[in-house]
Amino acid sequence: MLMIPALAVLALGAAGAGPVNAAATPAEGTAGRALAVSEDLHRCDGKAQLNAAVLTKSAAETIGENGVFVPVTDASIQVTGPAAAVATDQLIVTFTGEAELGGQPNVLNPVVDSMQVRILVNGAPLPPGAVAFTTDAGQSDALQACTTVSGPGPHVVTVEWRLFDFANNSALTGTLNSWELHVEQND
Ligand SMILES: [Ca+2]
Ligand SMILES: [Ca+2]
Ligand SMILES: [Ca+2]
Repeated sequence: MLMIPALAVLALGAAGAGPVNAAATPAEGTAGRALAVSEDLHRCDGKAQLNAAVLTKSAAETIGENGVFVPVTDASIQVTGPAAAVATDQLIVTFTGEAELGGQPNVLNPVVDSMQVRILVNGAPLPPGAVAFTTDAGQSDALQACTTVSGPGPHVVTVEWRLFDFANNSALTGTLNSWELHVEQND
């Protein structure tokens, strides 16, 4: 006779306790790694903030179709990681900028050419890898990435870009200006 009420109490007790890990301190992330192939999910947890570095540049830079990714000039921030070689820090990186893509045959058509941007740490692209930063005639865009770094470093955050000419039928130019690179370093 008491079976059903007892189960109900147990169920209520479990619900009242909340999610098992809700109050747990986030675990320090595993060591950062290069992005070898596209991945759907990338877990990147951190703890308390240690440092926030921000670099802003207003001057415009223009590139053509280089065929490969090239550095965004001056977009580089160096951070010092944890003293112990086995310890890690989390880096959350945001890059924003006003971007224009010129040279598309007709921007009123569905756009297929793109300016692609990626964030790197110590030369390795971070998830989510290169993204289409813009496809058209000018607006502020943003890209964010996260990783963990091991040891004191120095660890260098950089940004690269290239122009992707879909169907190889355009003569593209890309311009970036008023960009900001933000590196948040967390324990
Ligand atoms: Ca094209
Ligand atoms: Ca072309
Ligand atoms: Ca740490």
